[in-house]
Amino acid sequence: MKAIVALGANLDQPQSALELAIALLREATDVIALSSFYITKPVGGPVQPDYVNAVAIIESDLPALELLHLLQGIEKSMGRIRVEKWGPRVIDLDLISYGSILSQAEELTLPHPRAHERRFVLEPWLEIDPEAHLLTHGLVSEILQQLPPAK
Ligand code: A4P
Ligand code: MG
Repeated sequence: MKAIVALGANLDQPQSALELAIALLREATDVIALSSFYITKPVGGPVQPDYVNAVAIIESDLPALELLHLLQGIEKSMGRIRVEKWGPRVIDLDLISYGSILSQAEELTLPHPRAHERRFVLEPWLEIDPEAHLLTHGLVSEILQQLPPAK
């Protein structure tokens, strides 16, 4: 099944952090597409450095929770410490969608509950899939047109 994974980092060397996370992802799964790296202004949280964001499309047979745990394992191995919600981070790997799975569980909500309002997820995703479609929200190209312009 195809999974959309959003990557973000804004501490230390965010570009290297993304590169390492992608290398680790490639060891564990089949990465079939990777967007460019986007430098983005932080959304929410405290005053913090700009982010580097990207989106990968991967192919996986893992059950959804196992895929989430794999992403969390990569975060952990890269030294991510959870301090403050929406605060700065060495690496953040979010599962945006996985096949056609719908889930409202707190541990894993699919599609990701904030993906539809985030340019830093939708723009890189659209770059690697012009037909990208977010379950329950529609075409990514159309969602982006309705979002307020980036600050
Ligand atoms: N969880 C539930 N659903 C999912 C999912 N689909 N993917 C649970 C990943 N995790 C999911 O996440 C908190 C809990 O969400 C986990 O225990 C998991 O079981 P977290 O990564 O521990 O905490 P967090 O990242 O601080 O919170 P959250 O809600 O994931 O934050 P966001 O929404 O990811 O926002 N601005 C820019 N420009 N670029 C960014 O990348 N990122 C954030 C973080 C804020 N502002 C940003 C960026
Ligand atoms: Mg997260």
